[in-house]
Amino acid sequence: NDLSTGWFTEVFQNEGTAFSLKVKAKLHEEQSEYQKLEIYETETFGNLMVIDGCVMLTTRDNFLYHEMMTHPALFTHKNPKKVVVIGGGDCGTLKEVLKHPGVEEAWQVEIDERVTRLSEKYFPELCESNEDPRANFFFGDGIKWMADAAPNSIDIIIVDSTDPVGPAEGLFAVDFYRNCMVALREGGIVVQQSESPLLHTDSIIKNVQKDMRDAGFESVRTLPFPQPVYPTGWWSATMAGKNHVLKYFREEDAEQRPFVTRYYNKKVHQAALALPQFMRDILHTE
Ligand code: PUT
Repeated sequence: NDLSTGWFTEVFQNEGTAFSLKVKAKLHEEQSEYQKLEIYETETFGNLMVIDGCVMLTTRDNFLYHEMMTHPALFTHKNPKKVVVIGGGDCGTLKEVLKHPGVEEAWQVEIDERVTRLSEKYFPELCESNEDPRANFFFGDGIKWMADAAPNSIDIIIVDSTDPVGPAEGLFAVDFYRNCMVALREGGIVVQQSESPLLHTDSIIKNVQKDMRDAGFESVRTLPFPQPVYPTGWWSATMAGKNHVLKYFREEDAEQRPFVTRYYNKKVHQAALALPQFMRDILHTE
């Protein structure tokens, strides 16, 4: 990345495209035990976190992703009490989870503690629930954590990972989903961030759905949503239910939610359940 131009650019080599943000300053750079971490101050999107050259989040638009990774699943489950976030070191997903008063215990299982420490400094608004007595933090390998989790002990697992290359690849795998299936209680739900509908429906999304079904989840659904700073500006979350049909959600509770959201609401959730025709054709689903 040549910052002498005043722009940070993430190049999507395979797609022949790129995304740029005008930056004011580089605030931080380090090589952690696991990855290269960078923080920039941008002209119009607030702070920007970059991991190994890929945009992870900005102050301005992360609410879209964090809300859609969280609230559809929590309003689909009938009464989620224990929620585990695998990854999600910036604490944005954890913050959304803790907005639900019925949640009694939430875990964030992040491999790279430095991501959380940098988020505390540069994205403090995402970390404002970290002192909530229901919040628990484990810094270590999420794949191993899930393999060791007690059977029938979790209501919702949210896999808020980086892209499926390198260490995160093992989170997009049938063995991992099998362990999720064991760890979930009846009616439990696993949610996986599943990349761009435009770029990845015929590859990553299709494979995630297949792996989830092969792991024993009967009901699987992908919900698209906007995310301007990710490739194509369009992203997705794929949910799978343990003996739970995901077509319906607690619409009244979503409408009456006792907390503030900026993107999620009942109608947004309904709309996200409607797939574009090309996704229906590829995924052979309604
Ligand atoms: N947490 C999702 C990261 C995706 C970056 N392309």
